Amino acid sequence: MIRTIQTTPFDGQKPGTSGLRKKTRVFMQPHYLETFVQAVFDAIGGAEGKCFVVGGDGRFYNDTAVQIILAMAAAQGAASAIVGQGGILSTPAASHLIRLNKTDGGIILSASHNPGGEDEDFGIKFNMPNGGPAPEQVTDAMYAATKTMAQYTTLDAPDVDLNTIGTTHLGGMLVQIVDPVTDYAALMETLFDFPAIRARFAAGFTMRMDSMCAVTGPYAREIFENRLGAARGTVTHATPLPDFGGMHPDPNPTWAHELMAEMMGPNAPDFGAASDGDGDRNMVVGRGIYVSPSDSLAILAANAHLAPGYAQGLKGIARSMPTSAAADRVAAAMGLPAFETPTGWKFFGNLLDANKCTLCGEESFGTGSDHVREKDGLWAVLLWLNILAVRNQSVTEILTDHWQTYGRNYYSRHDFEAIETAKADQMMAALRAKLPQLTNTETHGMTIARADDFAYTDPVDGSVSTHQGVRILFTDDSRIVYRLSGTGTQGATLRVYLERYEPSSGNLNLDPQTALAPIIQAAHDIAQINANTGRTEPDVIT
Ligand code: VG1
Ligand code: CO
Repeated sequence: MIRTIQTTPFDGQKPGTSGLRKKTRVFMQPHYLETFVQAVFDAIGGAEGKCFVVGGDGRFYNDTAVQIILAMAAAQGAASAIVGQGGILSTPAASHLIRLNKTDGGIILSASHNPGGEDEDFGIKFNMPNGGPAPEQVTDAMYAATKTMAQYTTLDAPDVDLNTIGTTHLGGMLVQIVDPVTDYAALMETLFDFPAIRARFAAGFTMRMDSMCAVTGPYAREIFENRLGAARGTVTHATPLPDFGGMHPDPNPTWAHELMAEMMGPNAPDFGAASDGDGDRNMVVGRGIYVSPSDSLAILAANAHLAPGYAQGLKGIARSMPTSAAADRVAAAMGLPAFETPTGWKFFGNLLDANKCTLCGEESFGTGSDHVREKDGLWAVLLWLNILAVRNQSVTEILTDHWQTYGRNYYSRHDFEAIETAKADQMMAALRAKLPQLTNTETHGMTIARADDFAYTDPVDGSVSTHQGVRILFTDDSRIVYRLSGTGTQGATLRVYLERYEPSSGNLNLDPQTALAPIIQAAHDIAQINANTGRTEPDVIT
């Protein structure tokens, strides 16, 4: 039976960098999730006759949310839904299913790298028929719809059995429960030289993949252990758990400390990797050496042609503005166009759809290509494996060779978490106000060439996005970027991005924090971080 439920709008249902993210208990309030789902359907012109992919990273409330979405879609006339078994789909696998089945989009449940559980975080986002996150015009329309929401419709029906693969009906809607891994793994086999990688594993190559009790466990086991022949136990924390086993599934040196300890220890495997809650992020580590995400993007771009899926070369390389310019140097050397977009994967979609670029990346452990319209953690790990197999060199050798060819963009991000929102806003406002006076001034022996607030004009559709981060650009190409996170659920997080270029003739082996020391001091002085926030040290350094 279709029921219409009266409701009143909730405050603050504004999607951020990647969908709507809140504390799980906020989502568990009566009508909260329903209001947002209704706003999604309203913003895309209704669900009538459409087909959607539905799934999430398995965190607490994932299964309930899937049932709520299916009931609403069925009540509103959706033709069909493709759902990952158990309600599970990694973000890149969901993106692939949307494209493979030419659906009208998908709803992905995840708060990505944020912890999960009843007292932690939950999230939801809508991806378009191209498989990519909804662009700003669409998320703005969703937000507008939430502000006047008075009712939604849903179906009174028993829950769908999400665990049994096959086809069932919910009201008039066809529901297909699919294995979350199969189609994704098949796509990976078309892109990479599986026989070459398998041969390396057979010859004794060792790897550790930390899935952090999040969604990639089943994908990683199938691909690395079953299809590529990596030793059993290569994948650790391989079972997705509703609270990620208490882990913080953010693949960076701070949160993936178990992997880091092993990779820096005496019996380290040849290669290490980790992925995040929803499987779109990756961290890669060599034996005794950490690869920064910005360097990883540049190295993947320089070597992608070694993988069958990219043997014809790249169309272009795109990076988010705060990501280091290491990839730009590769683009320049290869005569490829380079693009600089605001933070968040949604800005890459138009470039990929228009065939302007093939590889995209962000400093926040995100890399991907035109095979889907999301960043893709396991894809990046596989491309690394393919490159390692073909070059038959260690991660250290490949990284060193890269810096000797292109120079090194020393890079670090400092995060100051859970700052009082008013204080963070005040700090950013004061910083923006003084930008015009900064040009040509000196600080810590460096001269500021330009200071601005990054704005982006999409080269495909001409849409403009402003206030995408404050940039302090120095005459020697060093850089400080300040922005506030759009994915947090508690107070504000200030991200300070720091970069300095060292040519190949210089010292390529400094600790980044040492190499960046004067820039770090300048970053504190210019924004008056301590005076504004009371903080002297960042909570997380990547
Ligand atoms: C962060 C990262 C950004 C990334 C986004 C989503 O956003 O900085 O690069 O695209 O998370 O990643 P913010 O606004 O907090 O800086 V994930 O793995 O949620 O999908
Ligand atoms: Co993620």
